[in-house]
Amino acid sequence: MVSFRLLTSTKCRLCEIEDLGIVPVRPNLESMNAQFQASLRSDIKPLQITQPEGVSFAIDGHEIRWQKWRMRIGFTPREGLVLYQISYEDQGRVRSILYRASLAEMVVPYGDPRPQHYRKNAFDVGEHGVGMLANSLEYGCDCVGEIHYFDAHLTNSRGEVSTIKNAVCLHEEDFGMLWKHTDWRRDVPEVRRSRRLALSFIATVDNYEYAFFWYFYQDGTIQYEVKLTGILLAGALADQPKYGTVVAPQVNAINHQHFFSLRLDFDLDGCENSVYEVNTEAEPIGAENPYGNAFFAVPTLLETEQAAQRLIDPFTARYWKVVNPTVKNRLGQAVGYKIVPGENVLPFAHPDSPILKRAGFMTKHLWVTPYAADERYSAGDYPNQHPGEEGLPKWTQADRSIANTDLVVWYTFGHHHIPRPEDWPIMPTAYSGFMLKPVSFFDANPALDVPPLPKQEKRCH
Ligand SMILES: [Cu+2]
Repeated sequence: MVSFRLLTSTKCRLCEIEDLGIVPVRPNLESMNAQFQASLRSDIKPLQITQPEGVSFAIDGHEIRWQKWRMRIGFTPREGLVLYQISYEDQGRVRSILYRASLAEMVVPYGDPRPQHYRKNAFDVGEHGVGMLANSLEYGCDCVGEIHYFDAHLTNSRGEVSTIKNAVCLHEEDFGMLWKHTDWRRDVPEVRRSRRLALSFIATVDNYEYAFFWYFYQDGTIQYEVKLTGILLAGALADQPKYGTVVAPQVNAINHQHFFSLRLDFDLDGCENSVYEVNTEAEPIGAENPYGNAFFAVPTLLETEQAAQRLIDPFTARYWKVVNPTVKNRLGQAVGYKIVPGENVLPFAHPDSPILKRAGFMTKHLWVTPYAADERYSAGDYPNQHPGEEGLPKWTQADRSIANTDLVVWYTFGHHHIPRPEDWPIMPTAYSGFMLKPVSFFDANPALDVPPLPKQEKRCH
């Protein structure tokens, strides 16, 4: 195989061909398709999920109601699924949490410096448009149970309406244990089973599949999870790879990372919101702490955009808490929701590299901005048509106040991918994301009113 690069001038004249040598063709052709497997497992018995009385959610146009949750859904060519007006009914009051939640940008920087690979830095949102690339789940969906689908209506390159049938999947899932305690004196267990509402769509972006899931739980938790699968970006192997892994004979899969930037337009019980960073500290041993066991949480108000550019720190159990200081729970505490990081990482690209300049949002896990209608995309409106530093790095240079105001929280999370042979010829799904959990938002556990299962359905968790 000859690797070459065509360089053309603006007049579409061929200027140069770079011949980068001959690489042997790989000897094996592994396949993911069932008909090409030597044998298939024969010891899997049916596991059926049925909802004989139908679903527990209700749909009115674009509004979804499920138990105490309320939300509206939208879909854009660039961001895919967008959720609006997410709220929770609490003691007869519908309380707003998020006004709008969207995947604002996504980039996949590859880590091989060679001429074939150094340009591989796909902006899957700002360049490809994950909404445009959404799968029609008419032809197969990985969800089971009673499913409701929503179509996505987009425009094509000629300005015509283009519909993706069954682009968004809505369904309920059993999710194990919600809470439990056994009164050991009486040997009486009290247990509730958890259920979650899942809203998702799946985009095929060239070689990769991304499934984007929002989950809503009965205890007020919101989870965002990306499921990554599909086919690794690989090349024929010329020598032992330093920047990748041999995943099959003569196949080199290249090291890379996936960064996701979520735009979370909070409206927590209204517009006047603030953000605190909370770190846990150990009390020094001494008169106050004679046994050396004490530790405590330290909240710090993030007052301006520059102060709110933060990184995760698992060693201080760091989290960020959005609060409404004007609304209190029954204990007099400001109502809040915290961002609970999941797996995360920083980019390995150099600060002077083109990709780090274009996707500056990758350099911080948290950004907070005051709401501005034209600040929608983390790497700017056109991530591949500017020299860099657009979007969050540029807007936040103004260092605007973000205290007690209508604010937008931007959370970045990265999935680090050093390929494995087990990722070939198709990757088992990897999971990456974060949670939003209520902190002082409610007066107590909001899932106390979930009824126990009927007796005949009682089972082991
Ligand atoms: Cu990957």
